[in-house]
Amino acid sequence: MVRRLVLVLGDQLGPDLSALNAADKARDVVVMAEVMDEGRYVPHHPKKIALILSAMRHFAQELRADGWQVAYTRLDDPEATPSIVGELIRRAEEFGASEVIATQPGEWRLIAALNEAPLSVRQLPDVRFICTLEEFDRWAEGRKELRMEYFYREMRRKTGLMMEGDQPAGGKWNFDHDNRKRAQVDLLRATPMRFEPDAITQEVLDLVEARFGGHFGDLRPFWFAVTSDEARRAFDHFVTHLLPGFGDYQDAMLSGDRFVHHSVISMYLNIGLLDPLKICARVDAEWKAGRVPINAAEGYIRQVIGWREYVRGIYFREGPDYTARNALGQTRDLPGFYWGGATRMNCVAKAVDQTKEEAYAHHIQRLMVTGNFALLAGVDPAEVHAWYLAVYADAFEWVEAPNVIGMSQFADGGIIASKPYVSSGNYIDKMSDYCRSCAYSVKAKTGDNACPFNLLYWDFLIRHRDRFGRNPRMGPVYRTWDRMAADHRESVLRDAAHVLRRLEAGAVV
Ligand code: DLZ
Ligand code: SF4
Repeated sequence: MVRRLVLVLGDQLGPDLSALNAADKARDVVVMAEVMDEGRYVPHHPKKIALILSAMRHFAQELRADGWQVAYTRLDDPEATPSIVGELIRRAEEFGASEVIATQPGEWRLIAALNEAPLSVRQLPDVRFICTLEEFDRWAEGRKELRMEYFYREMRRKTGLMMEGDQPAGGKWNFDHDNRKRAQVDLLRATPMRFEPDAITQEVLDLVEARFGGHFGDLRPFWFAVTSDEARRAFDHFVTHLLPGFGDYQDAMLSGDRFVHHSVISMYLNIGLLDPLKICARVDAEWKAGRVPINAAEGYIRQVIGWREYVRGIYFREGPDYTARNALGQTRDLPGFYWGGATRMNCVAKAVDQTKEEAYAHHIQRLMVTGNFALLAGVDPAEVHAWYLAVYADAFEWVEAPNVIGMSQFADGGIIASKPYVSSGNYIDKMSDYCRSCAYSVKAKTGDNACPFNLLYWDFLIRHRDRFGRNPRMGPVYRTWDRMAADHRESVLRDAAHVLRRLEAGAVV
């Protein structure tokens, strides 16, 4: 019988993969390939590359132990070609195969590359999600607005998670209102579980250092889980120690505590080491056992079965041009401080430093600090998108692009967000301790000392008044502006223009 190739990509590292399920262990060959092109089409953070390559090597071992034949290409194999398609062609010749079974990749770029390959590639649906793409389209069809909240309720009904019959547990679908507490540094608070690199990971670290050492981001210390067993332990640790406070402190940011109550398992989930339904079932069980408050359990489950599935549906529904959208026509270059250059804004410096060291920042740091600043400053959303895709260990385009292009930058014109997520420094001050040690004053509304978020907030709203002035949810902020004294408004816009000129000139802001 003719052999077929079974492609397993670096973010498809779970046993319940459609390509593996459709293959025949006795005759087909699994192809896994470490390739330069996947590491450099955006300059991925070295820690992210190391996570993926090490997890790939460990997964290949597990597949072999399970009886699969695996043709594995290491980055330093002298025969290696630089691309996934190049490796498929090479392996097809080696094994006399002409047919490839794949699970559809999470990025249009790679879907197109597989479609255009001079081989017959069958791309099967990715079944590691709760909602199929067809089901999402059925839900979306004919709706004027695709709001996450309504989609989420469908997913609750479908999974039965936190349901009492056909009603939501606790009488409410969403407890987000309770999830906005400020946090204090607590030296006794647990931190995410860390793992010592084994021999396989050590070898990968040396290789990544040699090949991608020039990319933004610290490779060491490397502590991520690289197997599903380790990832499950990391999740257990979160459930026991941190989940109870997850809800309350979900939006809090602290200089001295990078992770607060977050689980830091999104990178494991997104490369296939954890199963979304299983982790949610566990959270549901913890709540039922009375060990976790309802706002924590509901908030966590909503991120996984609601938000995560919803953004994937949007990515595939909107099509390959989604990442090029720029509804607000913003064109500024991404400032150098996103890549570690100097900035006097403490919140941005803290978020970027942490990103550099950990390849991780939590959702409010991403949305309300780095994302908010880029939007206020008028940065080209394509540049913002490429940055997030590169620097975060959990960022794959299906999940990253809707979060950045849609939610954070409003570049899709309001498919995901009903209004732009912008705020002045006041929100950051409320939710963090960053402003206390900032060179700028969050209280100052004008002048050299004024927090740039305060200035650019108004500048953004005035720049885009034609678009947002009639949005009923934004009416009150425009009325606030209109009530301000004319000379104050003039000073705000003049000082904002000064900040923007400094950004353009590459001066330290
Ligand atoms: C992100 C990434 C990197 C850095 N390296 C590889 C690799 O060497 N081999 C591989 O199969 N996958 C890698 N990936 C993940 C792919 O980029 C990912 O599968 C696509 O972007 C689709 O989500
Ligand atoms: Fe950020 Fe402004 Fe606060 Fe400084 S004062 S930390 S720039 S929000």
